[in-house]
Amino acid sequence: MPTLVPILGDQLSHNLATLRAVAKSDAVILMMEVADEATYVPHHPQKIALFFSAMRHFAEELRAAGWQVDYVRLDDPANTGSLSGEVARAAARWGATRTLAVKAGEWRVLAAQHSWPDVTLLDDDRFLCGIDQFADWAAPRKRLIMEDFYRLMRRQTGLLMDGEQPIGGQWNYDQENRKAVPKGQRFTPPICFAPDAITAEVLALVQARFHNHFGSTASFAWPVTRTQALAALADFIAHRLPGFGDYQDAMVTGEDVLNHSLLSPAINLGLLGPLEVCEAAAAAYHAGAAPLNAVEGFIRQIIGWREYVRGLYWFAGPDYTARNHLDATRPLPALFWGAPTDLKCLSEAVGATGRNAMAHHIQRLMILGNFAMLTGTDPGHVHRWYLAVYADAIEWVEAPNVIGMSQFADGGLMATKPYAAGGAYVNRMSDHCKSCTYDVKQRTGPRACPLNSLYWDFLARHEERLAGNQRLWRMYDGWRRFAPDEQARIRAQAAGFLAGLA
Ligand code: FAD
Ligand code: DLZ
Repeated sequence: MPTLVPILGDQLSHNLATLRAVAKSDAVILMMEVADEATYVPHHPQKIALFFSAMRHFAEELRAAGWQVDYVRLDDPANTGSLSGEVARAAARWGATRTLAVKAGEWRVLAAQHSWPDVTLLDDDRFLCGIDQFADWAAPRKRLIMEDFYRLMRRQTGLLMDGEQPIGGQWNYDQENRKAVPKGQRFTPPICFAPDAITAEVLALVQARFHNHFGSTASFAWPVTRTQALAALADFIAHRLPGFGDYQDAMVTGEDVLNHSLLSPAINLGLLGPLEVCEAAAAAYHAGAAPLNAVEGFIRQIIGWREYVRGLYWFAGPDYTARNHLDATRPLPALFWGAPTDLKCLSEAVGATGRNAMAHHIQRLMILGNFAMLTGTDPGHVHRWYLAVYADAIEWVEAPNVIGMSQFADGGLMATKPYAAGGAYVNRMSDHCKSCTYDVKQRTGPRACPLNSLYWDFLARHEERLAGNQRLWRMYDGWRRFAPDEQARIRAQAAGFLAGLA
């Protein structure tokens, strides 16, 4: 009797723990396209197409390598629509009494896996830091400071290290990575992968079944195989890594990618390993092809932030996504689903999201996340939106970034202060304000940038909770310097905007 080996949509790695643990002759690999996974939040059609196309290509590769693969398509008339339903059906089909799987990347699916027939669950060892190692690091600490964790990962991997010391003498070059983009600067567009026959078939299926979900598939150009993902990595290293650091936090109207890598979907689905990506970047530094601030900044995102949020997700427990430290209750504003907005920064970020199932980090954090937090939007709604709309969104990585970093809904487990900003920040880091209906310099009045009054109103609303935070004293000092009648005008302006938003 064969062992049933289910492989999930984000487990598309040829070195997956289960593939190392079974003999080809004893195993049936099961891959399942199911409606539940496509709709438990209304995923962007491009994200669904990416998962299905990459899964179908991976199944072909496994077959070519001699594995027996049972692939259930979404449009199979007998498809039960759920992972557990399909595991049960396949177990009966193959007479399998034993299941072997790699633990899923989210609490919800992990819980489902425990109901699979006589299941053995293996740790997902495609990360640099195991869940237990992170827990050992985190448990005795009062604060889970990412920078401390990052240094541990630098030492553990040896990346950009000279013995025990960081190459260049500094661990972190972030202060060099906040430049605004000079006017007229253009960026090399990323390599695109035209849909092949498999992707075209998937796109038609997704269009037919999920056309009512937010987002377009017209620009689909994601790498869907490891070979393509390696080409995307090489393209990034050659053309965008050298400038990655300089404009890491910048935003430019009409530029969706700038110098970002666009590698998160390929890494999160398992087409690329985090270490090989970092080693490629480090090799570019050692070859003199990219500067230290760029390479260190890029590597920090992966061995630092990416590993840190994954550890934190499992450390924090399954109720993490329900946290709501600031008691925010507003439903998600319609503009997140594409309703028109006069705020240029928001329309740019939502527009990119709809077109590409992607927005870069600073748009996610300082435009969309900031707006949601300033307006008092329910973090549960915000979390489900992010999980739905981004091609790289899997709960272990999405939830800490949204609940912790962008909404401060975990009360500071992850971030030392809320990432709150008014219009001045957006104006400093982007060119959006120049073509916006609103005037970024004004706090009140019909043309005042709404972010300004919302920012002060947010601080005032949460004064009791937040004023004691040392990192916010300058902001509260600023608020207290306004005369009482100016404070009242600012708060009335914010109330007017919020009433309109409802
Ligand atoms: P680059 O800017 O080129 O960065 C390189 C790589 O570093 C990324 O590919 C990614 O693997 C990693 N990385 C960078 N920042 C982070 C981070 N904060 N956490 C984890 N990994 C990081 N990333 C996801 O992969 N999935 C998500 O669902 C997701 N949701 C986010 C939600 C919010 C509110 C915020 C603020 C950030 C979120 N991020 C998420 C992190 C980051 O925005 C994306 O990883 C990045 O925008 C992906 O684009 P890129 O590959 O071009 O990244
Ligand atoms: C995101 C996603 C989608 C859209 N569809 C599937 C699917 O049909 N089959 C599957 O195995 N996985 C899918 N996924 C990923 C899962 O929803 C989930 O995020 C990961 O397996 C992590 O647990």
